[in-house]
Amino acid sequence: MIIGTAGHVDHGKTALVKALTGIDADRLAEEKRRGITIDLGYAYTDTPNGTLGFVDVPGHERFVHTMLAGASGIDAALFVVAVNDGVMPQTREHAHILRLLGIDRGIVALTKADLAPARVAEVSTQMHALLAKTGLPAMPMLPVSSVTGEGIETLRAALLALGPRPRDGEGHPRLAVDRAFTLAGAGLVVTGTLVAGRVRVDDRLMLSPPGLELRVRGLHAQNRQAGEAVAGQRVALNIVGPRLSKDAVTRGDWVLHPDVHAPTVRLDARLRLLADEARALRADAPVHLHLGAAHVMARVAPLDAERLGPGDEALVRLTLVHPVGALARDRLVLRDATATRTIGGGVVVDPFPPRRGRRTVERLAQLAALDAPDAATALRQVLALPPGWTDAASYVRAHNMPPARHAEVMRDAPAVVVAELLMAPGTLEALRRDVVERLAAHHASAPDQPGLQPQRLRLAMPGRPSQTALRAIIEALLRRGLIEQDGPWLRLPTHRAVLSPRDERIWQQVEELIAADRFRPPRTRDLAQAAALPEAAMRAMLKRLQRMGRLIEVAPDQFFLSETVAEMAELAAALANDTASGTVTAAAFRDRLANGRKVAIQILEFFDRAGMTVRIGDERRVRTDRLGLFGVVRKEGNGSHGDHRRS
Ligand SMILES: Nc1nc2c(ncn2[C@@H]2O[C@H](COP(=O)(O)OP(=O)(O)OP(=O)(O)O)[C@@H](O)[C@H]2O)c(=O)[nH]1
Ligand SMILES: [Mg+2]
Repeated sequence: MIIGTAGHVDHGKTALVKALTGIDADRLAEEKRRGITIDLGYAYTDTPNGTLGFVDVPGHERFVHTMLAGASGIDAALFVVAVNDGVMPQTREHAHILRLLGIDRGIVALTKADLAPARVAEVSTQMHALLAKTGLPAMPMLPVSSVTGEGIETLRAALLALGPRPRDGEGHPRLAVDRAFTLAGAGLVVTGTLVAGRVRVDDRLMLSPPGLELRVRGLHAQNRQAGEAVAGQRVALNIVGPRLSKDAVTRGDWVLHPDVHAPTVRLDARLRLLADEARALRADAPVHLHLGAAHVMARVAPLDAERLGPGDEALVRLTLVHPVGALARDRLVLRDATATRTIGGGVVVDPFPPRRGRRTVERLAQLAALDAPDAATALRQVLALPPGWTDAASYVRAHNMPPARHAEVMRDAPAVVVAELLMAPGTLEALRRDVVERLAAHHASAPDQPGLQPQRLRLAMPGRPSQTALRAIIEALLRRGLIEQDGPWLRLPTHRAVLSPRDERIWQQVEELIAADRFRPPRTRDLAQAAALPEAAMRAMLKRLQRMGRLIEVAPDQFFLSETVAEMAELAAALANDTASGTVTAAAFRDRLANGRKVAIQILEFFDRAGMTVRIGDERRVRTDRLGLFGVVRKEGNGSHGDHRRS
């Protein structure tokens, strides 16, 4: 367990930690000279229940940011107030900070009891009132004196009885770094609270936000050498990495698993403004943001309210000046632009929010749904809203879900993975039904068309699933035989494109005309005249016949019968086969088809585009492996032509 001190400057925090542990946490020469704590101090004491760790924080108003870095990782507060002084400004501010950080267990030490024993009852009453007003739970109040030793043993027992707060032992490891130093013989050491997961010697982790890879060479947990540290312990890691040095590490960095390395400059959070704030929070007001051990300037904008008045709670967008490492449910505290007052705080709801559309009705509903205490509940709630899915990678990362936890959350939500999305199982089924229903409706309204292309389908579908998600849905339907695919077209297995009786009559006429001179078919205009149709209508009809697989538009308004294209492909292959070079020339092809140079070249260029012929100067090589494109099947014993001669 880790205990953090809190309380006004000079009220006896460091003296009390020394009385409890024998350790003077004020290490710096300047601290000794000035008699105040400037930086975080650390002390440990052994108890029958293991090692108790202390983080001793400064009380001076100028060092509240340091107090915040220390307090973010603690289990319980040793909340100090000197009886000769009573409740003072930082007594109040630290009370707010404890409340905002969610540290709801602690002991109030009424220090310097030797100096003013008569005031114990009065200061105790003040503190009860302060806790109640702040929204902190009632805490035991014990008079103590670090000078006479009064109450110290009672205090120690009371602290031990508090017990640690629940921690996320199952997540990927995240260590909030509050100190870095080099140790002779060992090298770089970083210390901090392990807020999630486990760390073992030899683990490969990352310094985040810098994104530097590192290996754990050795570790201390609660001040003892260990092979493994677990969430809730204060940990010192001896780390090595190619680009790692003391200067690369800043207080507030994280040492974490690469899967949760995702520095962010935007956070959506639920924020409460303190009731004793004098003014409402302006939109885009600059603030100091404290998260974990980190501290960064940010702007805050209310999302589901126009303004945030004193005591109000709202969803807000925080836009940071520098990236920080943050995940869902991380606590945050805000101080004013001049860093003189704590103004509010809250909890991260979405560490990776979209840049645009932050205030749309849909987005606000999603945020409210995501604002749940556990990952499975948040997921169930958000998947019940439009569009019915969320990005899997960011959700898994935001909620620190290693594979085992991932599986558990998917089961509990419940949810399924569809390509890169998470969806409720019901949504997936509804989307599958939607695809089938849309195809059926399309076939009914356009019986002469082969089906729908996936892109058309996607644009028509509710919420527009991503390309990859739709592909995953389509593939599942194809595997089950519920739909079929012809080239780019999706269709129901029962569907075959058919023509209306009138169109069927036109088709017969067209087919006859084209077949009459199959290597040089009439152009669209001539066909339109012959059938007494407007040219545009004939063109649409011919395109439709192409989609049905009966015609192929080799060049604009130059439609050939499909089987003729296959026949010409076969002829080209045969011609190539009969030459020494294994290639076919436009002249030879024209002579064989007797259709004139222009049309012959149009056909060959069509074959080029289809990848069936490869042009080399004035000649063309035929790729026999592509003959199947037009339905030509090479017959057994037909000799060899094309490609392999040259290979
Ligand atoms: N008489 C008496 N003096 C005390 C007691 N506790 C602390 N002091 C004195 O009060 C002064 C401040 O004590 P610290 O422990 O440094 O106070 P602090 O709360 O750590 O101060 P900051 O860290 O600067 O906020 C020192 O001179 C201590 O000797 C006590 O129980 N009785
Ligand atoms: Mg101190």
